[in-house]
Amino acid sequence: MNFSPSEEQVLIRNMVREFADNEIKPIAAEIDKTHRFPEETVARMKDLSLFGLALPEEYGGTGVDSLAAAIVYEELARVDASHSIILSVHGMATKPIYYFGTDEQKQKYLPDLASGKSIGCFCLTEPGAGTDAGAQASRGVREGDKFIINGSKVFITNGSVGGTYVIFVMTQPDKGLKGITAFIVDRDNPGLKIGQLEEKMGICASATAEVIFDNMVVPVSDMLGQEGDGFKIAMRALDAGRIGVAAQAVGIAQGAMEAAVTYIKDRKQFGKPIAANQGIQWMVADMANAIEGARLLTYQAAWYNDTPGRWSKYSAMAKLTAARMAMDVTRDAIQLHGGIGYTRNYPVERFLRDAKITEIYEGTNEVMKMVISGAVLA
Ligand code: COS
Repeated sequence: MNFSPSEEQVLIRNMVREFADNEIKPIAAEIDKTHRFPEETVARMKDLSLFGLALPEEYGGTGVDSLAAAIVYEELARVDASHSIILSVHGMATKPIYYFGTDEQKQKYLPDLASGKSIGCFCLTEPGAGTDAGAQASRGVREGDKFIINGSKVFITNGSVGGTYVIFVMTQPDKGLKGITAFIVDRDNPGLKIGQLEEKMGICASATAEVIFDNMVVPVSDMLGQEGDGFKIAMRALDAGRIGVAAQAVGIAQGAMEAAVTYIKDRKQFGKPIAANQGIQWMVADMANAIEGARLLTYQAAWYNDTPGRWSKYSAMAKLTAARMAMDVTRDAIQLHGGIGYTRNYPVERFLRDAKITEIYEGTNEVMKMVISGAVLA
């Protein structure tokens, strides 16, 4: 067992940290306040080849391992969680095409996803299919060599800015979970429409939209995997995606702790910096300890993700631990700031709002417990 990061992982961390500090930090408060999708920094993430993280070089990607990808999501979230989720959901849409796509599909879709020319979306959730992801109401009916698809998806990250949509639809309702099928759909398909944009509590700069399928015609050649494989494709993508959310939670907490440390060293009460009080020091110790524990679980899950087998339990453990930890750390980071931490003058209230979603999306804390207990009791 080796806990040292590779030279490549160190280089990537340094590059993304510099980018996030220099280019994202100056706009982070503004894009949060205005709910603006940050086109300019997303373009820079394309320049830095971050959209190709999940893919090998033959498709124009960078071919780094899952741990390096987790480090990228962590470093982005340390400054702004919206950037982190924009990129990790792009990866969650991209990877299934790489794993389950035909050669033709890979040639057709992956190069544009790797360059970021096309942003990926993962369309699973519906109004009636959240935790019960198998309860898909969207329907696909086969007519010869095409499917006619109707239905709608909600809370789709990148939904209004996407180029390539990996969608999950019920094509054989009598087969239950084994009747769900995945498809790849281009943004320019006339049957794909963008509905309402959500106004959210946190991750405000990420575009979260409803995606509607209105008599959408999709050729059988754009079916991903075999008919009926959709649920397993979605679950496998979520196993990987949850590591991205765990990394996001670790980054948010790290950013919040750093902000708090800067503040408590500077803030004086009773004639000395408040950091000189042991009660404050113990809070900092608890924060640092909790962050490091969640980081280790997250890196472990990322490591497992590149090995054969099914590692759902480890990604669920990482996400559950990191998400809860991020809530605790961001709440304490505000506490350490006192009243000013509750205002928008400092970033910690944004970190708290951004942390909350890590307990919900890509599977709630409760779903993580279902996955963990299911594996332990199997
Ligand atoms: N990888 C591969 N296969 C998986 C899998 C995974 N991670 N998880 C489940 N499967 C398979 C099972 O092996 C089973 O296959 P068989 O019938 O061949 O044995 C099948 O899928 C059904 O599994 P299960 O019975 O566990 O499904 P459930 O309907 O009980 O669902 C939960 C389980 C709740 C864990 C699942 O629906 C889930 O993760 N829900 C949350 C969805 C989510 O995260 N939504 C967030 C929005 S997406 S951004």
